[in-house]
Amino acid sequence: GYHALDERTVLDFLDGVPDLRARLGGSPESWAVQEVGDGNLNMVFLVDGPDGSLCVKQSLPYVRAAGESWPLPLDRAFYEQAYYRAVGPHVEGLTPHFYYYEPALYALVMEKLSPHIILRRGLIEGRRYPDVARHVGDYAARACFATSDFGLTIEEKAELNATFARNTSLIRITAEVVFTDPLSTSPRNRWTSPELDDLARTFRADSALKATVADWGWRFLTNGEALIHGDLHSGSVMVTETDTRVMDPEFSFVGPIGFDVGAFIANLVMNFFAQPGHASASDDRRAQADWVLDQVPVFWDAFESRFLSLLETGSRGDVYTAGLFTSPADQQALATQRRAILDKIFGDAVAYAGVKTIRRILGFAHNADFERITDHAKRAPLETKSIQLARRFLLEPESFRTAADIVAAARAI
Ligand code: SR1
Ligand code: MG
Repeated sequence: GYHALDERTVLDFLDGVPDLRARLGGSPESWAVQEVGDGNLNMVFLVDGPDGSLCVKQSLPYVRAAGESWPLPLDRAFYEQAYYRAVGPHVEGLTPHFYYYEPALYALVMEKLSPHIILRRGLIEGRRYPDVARHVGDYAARACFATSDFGLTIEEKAELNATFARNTSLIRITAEVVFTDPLSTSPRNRWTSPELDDLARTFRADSALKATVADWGWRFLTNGEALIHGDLHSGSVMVTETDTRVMDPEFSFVGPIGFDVGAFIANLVMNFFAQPGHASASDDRRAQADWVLDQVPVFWDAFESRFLSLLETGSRGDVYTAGLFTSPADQQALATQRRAILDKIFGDAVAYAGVKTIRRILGFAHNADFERITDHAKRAPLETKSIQLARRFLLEPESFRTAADIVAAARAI
């Protein structure tokens, strides 16, 4: 039966699985354990033995960041491991190694990543990761392509859809805390800069903005293009200077590809705006901010080039089938259509980036990029710049046709 693990019982669990015990080596008395979960939902244990290390992630029956007053079904761990199984073979080296799933405990056991840190933390500390944007762009393209109608047959896609459509508790969380709460008077909303009171009121009274966000919420639920990660922010990526791993796919379901792409763009742009708040006497952060923003086109270009090349060489599904396109004119029309597919994903990503930014500033779950700026008088103007650009992403889509347009607009604010 299910019980929430603690630093003692997690060792009993690992000791009871021969393969995991062998990975750690020795016996439980020689294992060191630490609970390190700092996300909104789960418990995370890191365990070190004489021969190796493991990471155990377990669902709690409630939202950890809110406590037992916000109950949440345990099954998110099932969808997380199902995503790793579905996507892992297509993104070799870009996720943690997945070792074991214990259904009774809703617990996954994975590789402990070391010396990796969370990308968001690294960016806040002023560090640079030369390959991360390219790696995550490549990851999103490979993962989404392989699980889309381009990469799967009708039957395979239906199977995927049948499994992940049941991830309803986390799909509901996104529908509520991302698309609904932030522009309403939900008691779950909070903002930590009192200077934002007027802005929150103005946003709640902005009919065009609310209708647009609601429409993107509808598209989020109905545009089943691929198995998406569902929460691809900079806290879902662990890095070293040279290595990148995408983790935490518990929000995965068959949805719009632009939701993943937009999430990563939004988090780069928010970190760009937050950089001056992390400046010190010896480190004004202007160069770091520029570097972070420049990762937006690096990320998009990597996504686009990989997705286009997979469209050209990796299609095995039941859409745009090769037999349809035989003449040079057909090939020309096909190339135009492929361009339109990428433009559609980019347009979606810009809008979802807008939605994901607004929720991080006015909604329940905030991000450390802004929250670590302790002086709210310093923080509020940076949050305001970020959320004003987010509003433009949603209401002026014609101004954002390329990643360079995003960079230029962010710099101009
Ligand atoms: C109630 S959970 C809020 C957020 O935490 C996760 O990181 C997701 O972003 C979710 O929306
Ligand atoms: Mg997460």
